[in-house]
Amino acid sequence: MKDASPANAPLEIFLSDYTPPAYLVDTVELVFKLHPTATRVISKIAFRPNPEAMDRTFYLHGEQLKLIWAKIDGKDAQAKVTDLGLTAQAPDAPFIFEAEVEISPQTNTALEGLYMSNGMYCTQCEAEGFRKITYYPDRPDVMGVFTVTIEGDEKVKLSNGNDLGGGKWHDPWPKPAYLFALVAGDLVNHPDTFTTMSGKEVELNIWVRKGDLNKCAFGMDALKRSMKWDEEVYGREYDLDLFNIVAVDDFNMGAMENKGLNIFNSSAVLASPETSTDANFERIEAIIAHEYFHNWTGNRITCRDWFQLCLKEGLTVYRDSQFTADERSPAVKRIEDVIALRARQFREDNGPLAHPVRPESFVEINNFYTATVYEKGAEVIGMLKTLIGDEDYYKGCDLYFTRHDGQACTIEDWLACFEEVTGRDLTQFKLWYSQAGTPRVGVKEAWKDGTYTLTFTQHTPPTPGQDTKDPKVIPIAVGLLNDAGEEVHATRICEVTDEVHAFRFTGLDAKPVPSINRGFSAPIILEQDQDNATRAFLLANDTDPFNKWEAGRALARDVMIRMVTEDATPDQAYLDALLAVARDDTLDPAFKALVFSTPSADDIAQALFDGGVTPDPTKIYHVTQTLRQSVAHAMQDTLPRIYAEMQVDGPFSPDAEAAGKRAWGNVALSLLTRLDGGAQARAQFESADNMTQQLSALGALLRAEVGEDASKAFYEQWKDDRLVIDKWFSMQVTYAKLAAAPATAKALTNHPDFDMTNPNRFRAVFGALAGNTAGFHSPDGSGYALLADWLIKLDAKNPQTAARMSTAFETWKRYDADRQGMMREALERMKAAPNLSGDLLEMVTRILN
Ligand code: 0A1
Ligand code: ZN
Repeated sequence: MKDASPANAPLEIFLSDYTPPAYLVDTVELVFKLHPTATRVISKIAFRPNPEAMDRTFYLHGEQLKLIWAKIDGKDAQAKVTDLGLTAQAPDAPFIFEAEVEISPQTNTALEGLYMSNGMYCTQCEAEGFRKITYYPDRPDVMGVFTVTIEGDEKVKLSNGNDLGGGKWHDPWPKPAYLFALVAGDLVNHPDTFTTMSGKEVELNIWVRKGDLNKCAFGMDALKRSMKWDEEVYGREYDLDLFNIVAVDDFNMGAMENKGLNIFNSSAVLASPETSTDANFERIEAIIAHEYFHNWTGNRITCRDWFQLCLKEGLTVYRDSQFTADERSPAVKRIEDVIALRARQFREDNGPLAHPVRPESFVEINNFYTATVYEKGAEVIGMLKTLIGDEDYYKGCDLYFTRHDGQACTIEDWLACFEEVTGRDLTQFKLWYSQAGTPRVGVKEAWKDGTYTLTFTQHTPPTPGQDTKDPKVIPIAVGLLNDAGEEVHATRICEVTDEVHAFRFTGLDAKPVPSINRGFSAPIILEQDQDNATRAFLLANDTDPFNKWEAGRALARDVMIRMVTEDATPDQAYLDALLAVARDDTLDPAFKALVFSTPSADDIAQALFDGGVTPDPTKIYHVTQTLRQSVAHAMQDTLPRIYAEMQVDGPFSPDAEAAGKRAWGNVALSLLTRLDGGAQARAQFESADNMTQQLSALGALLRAEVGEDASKAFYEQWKDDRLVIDKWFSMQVTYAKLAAAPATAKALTNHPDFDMTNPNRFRAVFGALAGNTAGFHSPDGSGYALLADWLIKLDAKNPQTAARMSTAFETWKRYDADRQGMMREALERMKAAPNLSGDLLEMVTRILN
């Protein structure tokens, strides 16, 4: 463990090496004397020996700290200090440790620990940032009651818990250091209140810079809805008198659930109709809910060690997706989640960075805030609920909340609650936590004498460090339809537990059409022989909205793959099926928009690779354009009507229904732009009174390469709004054609508004480059070289964000020898860069292996 001793701290940390902390903490008193380059932190910590410890080494983590003095029980601690921490002789009885350290928030560009963002002090302590604030046992299983005093001229000074006045705060709930937070600056608040189910009034605030006060109302409303939902669905009540949210411009992630003081990337909380798209509103609502839900799943019950990260993250993502489904449309949310899961988690699970939902070792924990831990972690919770049923699921959760309140727990603790409630052995289910890789599930059908049999086979390909896998328990929801499209069998959960596992459906009049893995009940790759006629049938008839969409997606994928591999022309059956969807007035517009979104270039590249074909991103680009052009032509008589019908009158509302109409209307607009040279899009761009309409129009114009004037006008209109200008940067790279993408990204880095130290701005340019598959993979290698150059530059300032963005290279082995060679070269160049951070080094090393 990192905790053993700094001198021989191994690089790689293993779950199996966990040992309990030597000392536990009762109380922590911190005084901050704020100064941009010389903040003093004075700490007084009450320690006591841990009866469960295996040794008595007194070791505190501490990095980039200048120690002024340290005392144990009032006497010089005679501390030995290294780059990673401090050791001292400590009594085998309770004692008080005190210290004063100096830190420099202004020069902290890593945005971890105490740092400054636009003149405001703020903190980010998860996972191991507290050790950059003061010496402390910075591990989640050490929990203390914090009292904090903030001294400085700042108008607003905030920390966790309850406000004692005069910059003094007290948090009555014991917490690990990663949930500590401090904010100080010239802030204003958007206040409100919430009355909990037991009648307690909670003061709520969203703190922002003055100019952003008009962007808080939606976030506040989302917070109140989240608080109510958690009471109604999980019976969880808020537990302090105050709940603060702060918006910060420079932040590595979306947001952070610090107890009573959530800190948000301003992009994840600030919203207004003029500046935020419908997608932004939905994301903000989900992140507010996510952070709020952590109060129980994460804060009241936390993780014993960072290997258990999915305990809080998988569960909290699952809870926030339930919330969004309830607040909006369950079908649309499920489809959106699966699109995202395939794009990020399947991609990760099928490449060199694949790791279990609960990893067994890591070098840098910040590199494990991944789609696997978060999104696959949430899928695992969803499967558990499917397997045991809703009632036992909520009973198990209740047991977990009562039994483990105030503790730092493991996945074993979590699963034991469900074993106890159900009497079911979850040993095989637990493999979902320990085995990496996406299971491939094959299915064959047989029909005889009124009995229909589905035989499933399962296989999970090798992943780094795991050559062979045991069969998992896979809950596959199956429905059966007759030729008329009617359900002939209630949806049944087939629990596939063996490598080969058959299920019989009896008493049928005729051979049915199966609808398999309804609702995407398991995160698998389903390999079924399904012809396009069956897909079109299911797209038209399936009563399960997810599989209805999935059938359309499979059809589109097949059409695109044949266009790539056989130079086929766009399939008429596909175009007819789309037309039928467009004309079906019973369907939700948001659903139609999703049916019309074709698989991404990255999806097609992976599908080709899986089928033994080396993908050519340039060709995929052309195929995508040809297909969309054909869709536009096939729909030309219908598009103006759809467009007109989807215009939403009256004041803007971000609700799901209005957003769905805009989404479908903008699909029509983007297709129309392929036919009318941009006339309609230009009109919409000019008349738009909200960002969804304005940005959709701009996108359509840029794609048609007629958006230059609109883009200039957009910049002039929004140049004072950082979040909108992020969109402006990103749009240009997203819609740059082929090799123009790297060149555009490069030119944008010279723009006066480009600021590499702001993660949102950096991602706006380089995230968009990585997401522009044909551009990033330009045959001349300019995309790779540019990204490598900038990741090396960014790494020197912000290793965490640089490391996260290096995943752009994780698919390198899919491509042809030339591209592979150039990507390898880019990766090797990063690896060899002088003073590379451990974060980025771990990532490039894993990607190269
Ligand atoms: N726990 C937060 C995400 C988060 C993780 C790490 C961070 O810095 C390294 C910041 C935020 C969440 O799940 O929302
Ligand atoms: Zn989280």
